[in-house]
Amino acid sequence: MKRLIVAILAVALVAVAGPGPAAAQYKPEFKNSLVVGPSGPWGEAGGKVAGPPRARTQGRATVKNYYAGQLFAGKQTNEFTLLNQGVADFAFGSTINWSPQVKELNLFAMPFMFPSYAALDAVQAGEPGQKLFKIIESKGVVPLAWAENGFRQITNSKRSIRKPEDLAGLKIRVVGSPIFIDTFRALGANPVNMNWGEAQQAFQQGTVDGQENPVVSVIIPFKLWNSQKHLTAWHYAIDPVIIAVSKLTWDSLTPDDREIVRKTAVEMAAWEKAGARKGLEGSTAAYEELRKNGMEVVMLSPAEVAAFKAKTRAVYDKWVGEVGVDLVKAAEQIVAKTR
Ligand code: X2X
Repeated sequence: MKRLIVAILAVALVAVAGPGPAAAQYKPEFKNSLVVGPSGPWGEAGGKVAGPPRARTQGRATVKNYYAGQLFAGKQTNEFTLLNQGVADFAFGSTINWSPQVKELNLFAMPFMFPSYAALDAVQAGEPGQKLFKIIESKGVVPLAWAENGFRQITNSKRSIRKPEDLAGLKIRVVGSPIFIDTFRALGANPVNMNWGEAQQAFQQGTVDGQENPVVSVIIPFKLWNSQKHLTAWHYAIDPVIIAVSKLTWDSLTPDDREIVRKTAVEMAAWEKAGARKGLEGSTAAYEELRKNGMEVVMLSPAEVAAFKAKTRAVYDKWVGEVGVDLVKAAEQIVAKTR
């Protein structure tokens, strides 16, 4: 599988790079933006697409990864704007980070909307997913494929969380989309917006108590067990990653090369999604790894989850209007059928 992907990418990158008159006009370096570092499925997928590109193209093309938010100087909610402007050519971007510019993407952060991966996949493959891609494209960014950060689970340094009251007063770092502030306030916590780079320091220094992120794509690669001793699996929000290209860059490619890039992104997304779900579905290996590293893992029962869902119902209702009634309804119908 790994070798096949490398081979496909090699062909794709050679084709993107040339030879030929059109290829000669390509930028000397395509920049790929990532908020995370090179480890974990999200970062590794970036490495596979853009890593050692000189060798793969015999030196004709350079696709360079800008990890840890280097392109947007750590301010992750700027990533979409940089793609739109062509400052970033590609991105493996979290839908949360793009939500300020594409408010419909808050769909995935609506509390307790998605009960399963199957429901998420069906929504992405269905009309809502297609509509979201059209909206993104209308804003100067060409989405190529759905990859994944994952279901976001809560961690903290203070205590086990089993019921909403356990969150009372805990200072929780959240990403800069206002739906997260609404959700954590509704649960009685004290949410603060912070970029991922600063957040890691804040956890180490203990200036915030907790955070929420997916286990395999973020919590494990960033070894959050060093500061966060308690994790609760509550699946309250899902965070897709979209592999996308700036419209300006896209337009600079030949039609054949566009198809190669699209196909490569689709294959890469499938590989990344599988990696982001490994040890979480049909296995508990990822949770075991957290336990081995000294984290307490609390798996909530459906009844326990229901208590959190009830507390955040008003947030959900408020955000239906922000995301768009038709879009939410279409997604809800698919979720109800897929459950
Ligand atoms: O900042 C986060 O929490 C992260 C890495 O998950 C995102 O980019 C949304």
